[in-house]
Amino acid sequence: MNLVTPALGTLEELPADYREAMAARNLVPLWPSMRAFLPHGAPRPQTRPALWRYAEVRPLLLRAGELTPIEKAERRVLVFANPGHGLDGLHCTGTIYVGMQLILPGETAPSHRHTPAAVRLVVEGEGGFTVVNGERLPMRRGDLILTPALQWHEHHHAGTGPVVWLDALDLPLLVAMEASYAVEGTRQTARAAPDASATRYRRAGLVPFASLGARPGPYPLLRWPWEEVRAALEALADDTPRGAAVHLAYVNPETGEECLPTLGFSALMLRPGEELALPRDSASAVFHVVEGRIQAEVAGTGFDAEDADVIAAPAHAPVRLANRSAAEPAFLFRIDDAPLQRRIGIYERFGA
Ligand code: 1HN
Repeated sequence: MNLVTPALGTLEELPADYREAMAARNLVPLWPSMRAFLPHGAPRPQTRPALWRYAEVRPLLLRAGELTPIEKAERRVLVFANPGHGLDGLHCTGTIYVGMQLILPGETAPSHRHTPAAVRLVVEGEGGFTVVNGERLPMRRGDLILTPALQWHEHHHAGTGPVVWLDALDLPLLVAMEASYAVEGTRQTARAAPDASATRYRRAGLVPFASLGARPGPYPLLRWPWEEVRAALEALADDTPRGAAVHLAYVNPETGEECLPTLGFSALMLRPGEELALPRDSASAVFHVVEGRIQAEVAGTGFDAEDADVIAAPAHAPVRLANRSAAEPAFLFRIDDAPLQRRIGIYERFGA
């Protein structure tokens, strides 16, 4: 069947007195803007494919360390502003906020909690740690650390040299919901025990016996050490044909579901020289190179990326990835908004 879609009427076609009478009563006609709000066939994301090079970000972030004391920043962050959204909106994609945060030896980023959920992916430095609800979470390169919605969190640095991590938040969503706010707190007392990744949830497939049949707490595990994730990817690669994705999702060990209700996290390994077309889906995504040199093509735009670089991919964009090294593997961390899309029933995966 051939659907005929007539062009819709414009605002200019309407008599000036009618437009003025509507505007005076806070009324607007829908039809002139209907297509902009509800485009046919596919969304028209404002988000553009974009790359941030760590080699360019790092010196500017270190300079922030000289220019702005932590007390004046609370969180010393440079935000990755997607050019399609302008510099003020703090969007990396329509739903995902990303920035890089610097903490210097001896500094503290004070305790607070807020409605946006956050995660950290550690980029460089030794001796940093985050305290989430009294649990002390060491920050080592490549570690994923959750600070879910409304959980108390503060950052410290007990080592030498700069510590840098990637922050990802669902902030644009909470702002759109007009639900974004924070509460300040006092310094938490951290338990001396190792975090749950070393104790209660030491290994996939094993959970504390008493948790069986009990209603699980929402966030049993807050830290995924990179050395475990990397080893799991390498083991999976040994049993995955070349050209098939070596791709692991971070999940809640009690429920098997995504770790946060809004954002999803996963890690990819590309073997030396390997090329991969990711299944196109309706989610927007951000890729962070944990290790290696990759070539990415996002909706037709090509990027060469290496250690700690970040790439934004709009919703519905096809993404192709290739490892540029013939000798070394490459590892990528992916953030997407698929969990929220699944919860509201709009997540789609297209073709193969
Ligand atoms: C925040 O609380 C942190 O706790 C980092 O480290 C980045 C960006 C926007 C709003 C809150 C943090 C943030 C943030």
